[in-house]
Amino acid sequence: MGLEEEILDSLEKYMSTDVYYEEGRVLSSTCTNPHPFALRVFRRFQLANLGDPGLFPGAKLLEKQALRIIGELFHHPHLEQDHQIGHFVTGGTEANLTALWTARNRWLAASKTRDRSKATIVAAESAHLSIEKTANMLNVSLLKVPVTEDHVFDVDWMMEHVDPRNVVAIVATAGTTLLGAIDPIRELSEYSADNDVWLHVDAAIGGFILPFYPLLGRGEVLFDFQLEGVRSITADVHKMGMCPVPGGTVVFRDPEDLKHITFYLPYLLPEARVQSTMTGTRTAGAAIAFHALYQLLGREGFASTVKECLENTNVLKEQMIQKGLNPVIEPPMNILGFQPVTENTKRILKRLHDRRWRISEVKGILRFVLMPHVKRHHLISFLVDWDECSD
Ligand code: 0PR
Repeated sequence: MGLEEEILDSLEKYMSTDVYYEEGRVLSSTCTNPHPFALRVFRRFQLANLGDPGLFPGAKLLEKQALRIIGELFHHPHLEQDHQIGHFVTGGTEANLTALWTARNRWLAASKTRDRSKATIVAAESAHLSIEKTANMLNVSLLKVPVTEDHVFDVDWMMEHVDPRNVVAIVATAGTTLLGAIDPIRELSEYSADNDVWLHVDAAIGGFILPFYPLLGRGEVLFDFQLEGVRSITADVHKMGMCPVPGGTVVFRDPEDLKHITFYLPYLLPEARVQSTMTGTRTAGAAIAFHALYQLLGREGFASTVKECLENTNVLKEQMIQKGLNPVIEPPMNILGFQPVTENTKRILKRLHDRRWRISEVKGILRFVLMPHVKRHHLISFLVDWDECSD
């Protein structure tokens, strides 16, 4: 065996402890196996660097077009202009950071007399951890708003406790990490528009689910730029966008807002001298993969994947109810939370883990995420295993 083979072999040994999506046993992750065509395109173009459009103008143009596809899905109001409406970034964390960094700088620029020590980001307790990290990095306070009994942002509580003058941004989530709950974005939008407050929507999960609901005969869920207070949206292509990691996006209602995070690098080729992203060097792989995948599948293709995930969610929900577990909320998308998690449930989970099933249990809630890699036959073997692992 040559040295390269030997090294590869030793790496395989480490990697064999990992559980891959295609086994169908990962029920805990909002990521999934990328679509084979997206993977093929990603591999072909992953070396193109979006951080240097002087060298890679083709990749930059494809990124811009891919963002415009997303803009269409999210009813962006100014697509007739030839703007770059946002960025492809590494994932939801960087997308949220980019949006809130922009909002913070705009807030600071809006009035020199503002008391910087009072700058606050407002988000529900159910918001993703990346919001807390962002507030920490931006050195602004984070006001955590309680959730209602439906597990969504309590708007009334916020109105009683917040002075809008100090609010850098409000964060609403369209598909919370734990339950897939959708915050009352319409009400938050009204408040934001009335008070000139930035509303950011974290649709890292829901961004490639909710736009397809009307095609599936489900009622439209308003979460995007149709709501006038919404200024920025995060949506991850490495989640339901079915592209390889790393792939997140952030899009802005008014791309002019990006001036608040624009920096200049005098030493690069002229096209690359302006940057409004946190990272410089970064792969164009996911942007081009998403561009290609959307051409291949279209709205209908994405919708049919969403449909399959939602049907599987429903099947699992009904079966788990029969096993004595109760859904915490009626699932608005492909995430299911159950209670109660008894000692008995914990024993079952441990045994299922030994059979390579990956399921998360958070804050007393048993959580399942039904991503495209989970097929109906996987669910059937899961239910058989559950019964076998029960006393
Ligand atoms: N916003 C929301 C609503 C999210 O759920 C997540 C990630 C993010 C932002 C951050 O996205 P990135 O992880 O892309 O930066 N939610 C997943 C979670 O915390 C992340 C994840 C994905 C964890 C796959 C594990 C895993 O196997 O569950």
